[in-house]
Amino acid sequence: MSVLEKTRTISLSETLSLTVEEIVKDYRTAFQSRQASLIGRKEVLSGKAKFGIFGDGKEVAQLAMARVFKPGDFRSGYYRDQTFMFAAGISDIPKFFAQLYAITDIDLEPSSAGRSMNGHFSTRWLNEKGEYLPQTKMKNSSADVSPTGSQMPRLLGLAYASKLYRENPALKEFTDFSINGNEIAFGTIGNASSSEGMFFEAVNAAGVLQVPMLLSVWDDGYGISVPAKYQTTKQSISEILKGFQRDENGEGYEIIKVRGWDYPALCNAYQKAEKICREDHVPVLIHVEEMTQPQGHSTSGSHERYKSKERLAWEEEWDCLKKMKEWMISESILSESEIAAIEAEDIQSVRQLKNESFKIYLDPIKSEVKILSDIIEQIEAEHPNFSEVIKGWRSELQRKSDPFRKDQMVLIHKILITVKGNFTPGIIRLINWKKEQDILNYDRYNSFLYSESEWSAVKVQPEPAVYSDSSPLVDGREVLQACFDANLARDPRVLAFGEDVGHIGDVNQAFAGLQTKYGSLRVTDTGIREVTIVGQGIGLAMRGLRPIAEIQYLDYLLYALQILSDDLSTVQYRTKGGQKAPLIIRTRGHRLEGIWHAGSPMGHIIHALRGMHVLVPRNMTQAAGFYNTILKSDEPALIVEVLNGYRLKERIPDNIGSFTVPIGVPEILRKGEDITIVTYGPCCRYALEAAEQLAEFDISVEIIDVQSLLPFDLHSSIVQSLKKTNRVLFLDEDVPGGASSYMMQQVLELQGGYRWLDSAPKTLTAKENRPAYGTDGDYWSKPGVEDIFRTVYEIMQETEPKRYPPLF
Ligand SMILES: Cc1ncc(C[n+]2csc(CCOP(=O)(O)OP(=O)(O)O)c2C)c(N)n1
Repeated sequence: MSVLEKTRTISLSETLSLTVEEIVKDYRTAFQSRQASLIGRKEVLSGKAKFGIFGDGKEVAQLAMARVFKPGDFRSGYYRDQTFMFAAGISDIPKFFAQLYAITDIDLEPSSAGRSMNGHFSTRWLNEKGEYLPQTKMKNSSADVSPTGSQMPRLLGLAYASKLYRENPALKEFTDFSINGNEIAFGTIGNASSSEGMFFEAVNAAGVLQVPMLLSVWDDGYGISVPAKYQTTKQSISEILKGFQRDENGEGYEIIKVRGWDYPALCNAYQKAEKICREDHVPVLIHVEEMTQPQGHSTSGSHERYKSKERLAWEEEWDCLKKMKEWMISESILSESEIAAIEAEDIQSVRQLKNESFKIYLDPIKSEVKILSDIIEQIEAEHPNFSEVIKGWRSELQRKSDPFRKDQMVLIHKILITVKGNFTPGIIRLINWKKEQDILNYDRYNSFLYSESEWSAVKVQPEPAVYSDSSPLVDGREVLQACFDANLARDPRVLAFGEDVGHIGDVNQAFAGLQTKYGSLRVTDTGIREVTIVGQGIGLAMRGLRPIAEIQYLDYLLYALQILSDDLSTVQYRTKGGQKAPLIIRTRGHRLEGIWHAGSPMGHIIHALRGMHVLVPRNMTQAAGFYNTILKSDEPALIVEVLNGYRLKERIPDNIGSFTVPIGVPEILRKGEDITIVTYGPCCRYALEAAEQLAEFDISVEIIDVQSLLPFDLHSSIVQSLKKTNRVLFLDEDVPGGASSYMMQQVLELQGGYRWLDSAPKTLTAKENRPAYGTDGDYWSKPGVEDIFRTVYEIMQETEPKRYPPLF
């Protein structure tokens, strides 16, 4: 193509012209992407990769989206977006194959370092120290997750951040994160996934908030095998969302419909959408219809099983690459033969990149096999009785064309159990080599569940609460209010939002007066929408802000538990430290009264939220200290306040805005000699009362407040108590076998507490049923002072029946 020809412009509309060079580049990106999909599927079917899900049939719309995606913008999308990633220049074919083969090097596979299956995209916005890189200079993609629709809550937050950066003057200086809120958050979702509740919740919230969210629905008429008629009313998401269309008051969405094979129309649609979204902060929905899926949903099946012949023929006819090619020919951009020549070149280059990627994946493993084989040969010489059999296993490993690291470990295990502890020099070499590999593999597959930066929450400098004669005695809620006030004053990036948080300052008034003082962008009411309250926080935290997202009651956290579990608590892990979201979830729970106002489902919360910190302060002072600690860290946490503690009197520490309560450090609330009660939250008070009664029977109870369930007793302090008392009771308000059993496992198994016990360890918990309403309902649902007394007394009685005669 001559220089003149390259710069020739093609008019796509009155406001949009592209050069021939730009259009051809787009086509080649899409074509190469298609090739990658075709080859990718073959790699899976031939066993070289495990699973494949690709973006074929969705290419052309993604070219148009990439055209308007600027540095500073964010994507929150799903597994179909490979062409967008390539066209935007934030991924490429080698990275695509690196993820397909699960290469664990972050430079080669920056999305997840081999942790996520293919099609799960992200960019890295932290440096090696865990510090933010300037997001406004990069094109950013938040890390994808697999549950369909789960990109939506986070998308809302990413878009809302632009609104805050634009409207809050105090944030103007944070130019690494935003330039006047000009950044768009781009969302993508499949048509079928728009059936998910969180899709509608996020769409509504973005309309209410009027945020720059540009949401594309890739509509290929199916969700795996299930057609649109089972997914969407009227089979059209843009049709049913018509009520969201902007009206003369300017509120609502701009809704655009466009066909997925029509390149000029797509480019125009995205150009229009970008302008409205970026300049006016109006959310835009682009419904991209008539997309196809040439290879079917994924490598787990073939679409011939569920698509009719007619549909398959239609998909072939309306394939977006075919149509773009036809359009290029009709516009005399390239001739058919020129296109064919380019395609032949691209097929070659993609194939070559694939081969190189596989080699890069395999070479290090093959080198390890060589080293291991050398060690094993030494072992064969040292163990003549087993040399034949070991040699056989070694040759088998060496013969494998595509060995896994797992194969090496399986073989090492077989050798070790064969030689049965005969530690010859070769065996010692083998064990040492395995130890080295264990360290490397830990780093590959287990690191970064929590922050590994210097701002890790466990590294926050302790600062004890300081009191003086003038420290006021107030209602507990006022301690929190003073803490939030100090933090809002200290850092303009701190903000709080949730149901009833703004105008009335939350249902228990810990934010009372703070909206008046700091404005409604800092202390904000939201709709009743727990999933997107959390998502809003995730997106804000990703973009450098310090949100405190409130879930009104612990019982309603369950609505958001999925997004906390799948998204927030995996951010660091699924990017191997490439992204973070230091979001605080504030809630209140445990003991009140009633089936949905007294729950304490800590067991299922802590098991779902590995990757976050879960803190259970017994009073508001401890809670305030935890808020301060987490705000000094770069990690997410859930802080569960005690629901019936807001009116209990506490003193405000003089250093209310800075003192910290260290996480993972239990506190001894009462010293004792005979039995240890391990508990947390409101149960602390009941345990203390029971201990008073037990003291009258000469039973000396030590009470430990765990305070922090994740992490749990980092310094193994509880076992020290067991060494002294030799008896233990784990107490909480969760169901039997819930968090009490977790505490038991931590203390007896991990801390080796079982060695010190003279009596069977016990748990005392709430009943299995949800807590019933009213004083009596509570009494027969949750453990109280009498239950604690009786349980402790019985434990003591078992070993010394004479000293402790029957009472009950
Ligand atoms: C919550 C959840 N449910 C089910 C699945 C399994 N699943 C993966 S993709 C998919 C279909 C999605 O269809 P659509 O949103 O139209 O996107 P497409 O794959 O067609 O682009 C389903 C059901 C999942 N990943 N997550």
